Amino acid sequence: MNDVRDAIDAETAIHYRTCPLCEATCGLEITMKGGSVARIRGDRDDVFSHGFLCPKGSTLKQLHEDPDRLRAPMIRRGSPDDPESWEAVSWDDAFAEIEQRLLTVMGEHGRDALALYLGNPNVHNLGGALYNRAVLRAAATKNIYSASTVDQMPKHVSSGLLFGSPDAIPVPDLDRTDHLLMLGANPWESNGSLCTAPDFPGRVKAIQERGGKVVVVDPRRTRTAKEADEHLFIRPGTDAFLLCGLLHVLFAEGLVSLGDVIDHVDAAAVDAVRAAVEPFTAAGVAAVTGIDAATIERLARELAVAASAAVYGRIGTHTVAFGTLASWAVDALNLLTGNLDRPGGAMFPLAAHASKPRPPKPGRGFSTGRHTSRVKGYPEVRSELPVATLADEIETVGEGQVRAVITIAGNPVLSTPDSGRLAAALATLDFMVSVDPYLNETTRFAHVILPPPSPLARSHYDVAFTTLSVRNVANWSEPIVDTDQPQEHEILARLALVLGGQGAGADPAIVDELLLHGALERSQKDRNGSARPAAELVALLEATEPTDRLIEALVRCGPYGDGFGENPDGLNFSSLRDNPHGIDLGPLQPRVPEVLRTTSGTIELAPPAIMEDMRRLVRALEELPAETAEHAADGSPDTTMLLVGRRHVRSNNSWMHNVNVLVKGKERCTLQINPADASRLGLDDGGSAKVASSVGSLVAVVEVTSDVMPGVVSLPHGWGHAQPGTRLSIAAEHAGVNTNVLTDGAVLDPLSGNAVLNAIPVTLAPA
Ligand SMILES: Nc1nc2c(c(=O)[nH]1)N[C@H]1C(S)=C(S)[C@@H](COP(=O)(O)OP(=O)(O)OC[C@H]3O[C@@H](n4cnc5c(=O)[nH]c(N)nc54)[C@H](O)[C@@H]3O)O[C@H]1N2
Ligand SMILES: Nc1nc2c(c(=O)[nH]1)N[C@H]1C(S)=C(S)[C@@H](COP(=O)(O)OP(=O)(O)OC[C@H]3O[C@@H](n4cnc5c(=O)[nH]c(N)nc54)[C@H](O)[C@@H]3O)O[C@H]1N2
Ligand code: SF4
Ligand SMILES: [Mo]
Repeated sequence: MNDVRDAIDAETAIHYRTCPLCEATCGLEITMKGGSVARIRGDRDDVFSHGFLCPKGSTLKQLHEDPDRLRAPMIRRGSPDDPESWEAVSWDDAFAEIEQRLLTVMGEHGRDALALYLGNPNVHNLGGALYNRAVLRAAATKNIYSASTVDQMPKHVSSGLLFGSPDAIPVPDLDRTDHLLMLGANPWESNGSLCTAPDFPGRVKAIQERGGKVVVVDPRRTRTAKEADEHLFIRPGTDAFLLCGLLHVLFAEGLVSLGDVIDHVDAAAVDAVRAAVEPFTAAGVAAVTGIDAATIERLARELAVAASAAVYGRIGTHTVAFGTLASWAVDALNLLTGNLDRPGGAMFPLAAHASKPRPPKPGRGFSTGRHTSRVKGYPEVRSELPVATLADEIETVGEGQVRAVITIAGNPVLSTPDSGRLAAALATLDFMVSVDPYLNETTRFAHVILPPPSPLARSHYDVAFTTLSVRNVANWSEPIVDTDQPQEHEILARLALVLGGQGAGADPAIVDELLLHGALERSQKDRNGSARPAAELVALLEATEPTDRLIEALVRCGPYGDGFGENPDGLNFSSLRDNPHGIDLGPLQPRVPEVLRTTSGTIELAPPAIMEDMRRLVRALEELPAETAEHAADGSPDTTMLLVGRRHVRSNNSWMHNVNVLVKGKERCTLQINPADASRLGLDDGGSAKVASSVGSLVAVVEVTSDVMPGVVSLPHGWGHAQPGTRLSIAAEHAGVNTNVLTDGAVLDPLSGNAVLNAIPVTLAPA
């Protein structure tokens, strides 16, 4: 008996790794017994998350074990509607098929006949984060799309314009701030975004416990709003007006103060902003936003007088028609209240794998529009085109028409606008490849699916989110289960080689070497005389796996690194490996002017593109109140409402609904509506409503709740799993509806090309 127990104990092992599911990067403690996961809980010793965990974290076990998760490449031989169309094949056969068919399409129709779509999980996994650049370069098409244009592209554009680098994103210094103004973010459900802070809720409560104040602006009374000191309903889509109104009050009341960054901002730019926000009087803004003038004035004063304060805006401020203006105005408010780049304000993280800070000097600046989309002429932003126009590019016949698509970790059929139309367009392609672990609403249109292994079978280091983190932290985790599937980086390397013409049989190590040498050469670029040859540094690497070697190279050359021996106390691969709970690199430090890459070398507070787009905002300021009044005056029951989205902590965009423990219980894909609107429109709680927009309609289950403001309805995204030909047995039982059949692909934020996913006009009727 004891022998048996000893044998079981001997097989028990505890591993620590970072959760890859959302931006919070929580540490997990995973107990393995006899080769399978026995338990997952929060790692109490994690230097950043201290044991915090949300309900999704422990479901890595279910994801790993999910029988629907694909383990072998698949080729489709029949209709996308028929799940029996698929045949499991060898990896070599899959790549041979891709080479033959994809190169045929590109040979006949040109490079731009291929479009790529990169989805959200790419930034949560080392393979995508480090190897997609090789795929993109080899593809050499201008048809590059990603989830960024249904998400944070406005932030990249405003950061690019203000600071010269689209990745220089200031994050609210949650742990030290005295005042937090949060707009369009619901971290109690999302756990935060563009602000990596495990246990975001706990960090917000700590602000209150130390006597600070938290204000939430959201058209819904969210869990975050309920915990705040003050919650304000705002008319959807109008945050840019509110933020400009706050700027107006600062100038009008002489409350502007630039703080320590004053020497790095041109005084003329401050005057330009003063002039630009002149029309946004508190009274005018009140009429548009629904927030009264006295409150707007008070909000501005509170921001100005707080010992430290941070303004933070997320999905609700970005995925709207004035997304880039709102994103800019958030940073302008931080700057003009003296809170940019100071503790307790909005600060720039410095990740361990980032480039070493260099002496301040003018940079190359940021621009967009180096090329434009074929059909609608949208400007390229960060080499991407708006995903909202992908269907146009597939449907519109002519030179450069998209005939083939590769999706990598994306589900655009559920996550991008006017997605009914996109699904129909995908069905017409000559060829499609998906790198994805599931046969879902999007990948069912693929001809070949290449499934990467489960997250437990790969190493992890958060390349994306350590650059957005409220503390500087480094944390590397090793794989904890074996797999006979190739790693995702290998899949991507082979795809790159096929696209680059080296062939399906080429050795993926070619790509490994290219990326590694490229990274090391870049790290030595500023060192002129003291630069060391990449080959010399490669010989010193300790890690063995390609992605780990890249991370090792970046970290050793990075701001805290050992510089391959030059700074012996610095980080190297052993320090990453020997610290499974992570390495705390301390609170954020001021980084202006070193972080700036603008051509002037200063913070360009009033960039011409923003000042120009402000005129559109001024026009809307004049038009919107009239529009509102018209509805009221009309007398007939107004059936037009504004649709917004929402997230739930037990869901993750479109792809975790196949985990039973997360989806069981109460229906979550409901249309939330205020009681007054429900009774006016004859809708009952639990009944059905037909929701129609300019591009589509659906029937949703009604949930009557006073948590949503009058005139607004809310549906979550990522649902709508009742589609033929998928292999999602659990999600199919909790199908819900796809809100993105209602969002209009023709309406974009012009500066970023970001889709408008909130404040969608819809009409309602009982179904
Ligand atoms: N209406 C509305 N629409 C929205 C939003 C909204 O708020 N409202 N939010 C938008 C936002 S912020 C985002 S980020 C997008 C997300 O949009 P997408 O990225 O297109 O969608 P996801 O639902 O994240 O789908 C991820 C896909 O990656 C696969 N996957 C999961 N893990 C891995 C992996 O490790 N490797 C690979 N290769 N594949 C993997 C999943 O099976 C799934 O197919 O949706 C956007 N759409
Ligand atoms: N559980 C869970 N966590 C997630 C995700 C998930 O799907 N589920 N997705 C991850 C991803 S990809 C992202 S990008 C982040 C997003 O993280 P968040 O930005 O925190 O996302 P949401 O929870 O959608 O919060 C957006 C809020 O904006 C409000 N809103 C809508 N329109 C407006 C408006 O016009 N103005 C204002 N002020 N508010 C508005 C909505 O009511 C909602 O409460 O979450 C990440 N974390
Ligand atoms: S909050 Fe995010 S990172 Fe933390 S356990 Fe949940 S899904 Fe994972
Ligand atoms: Mo996102």
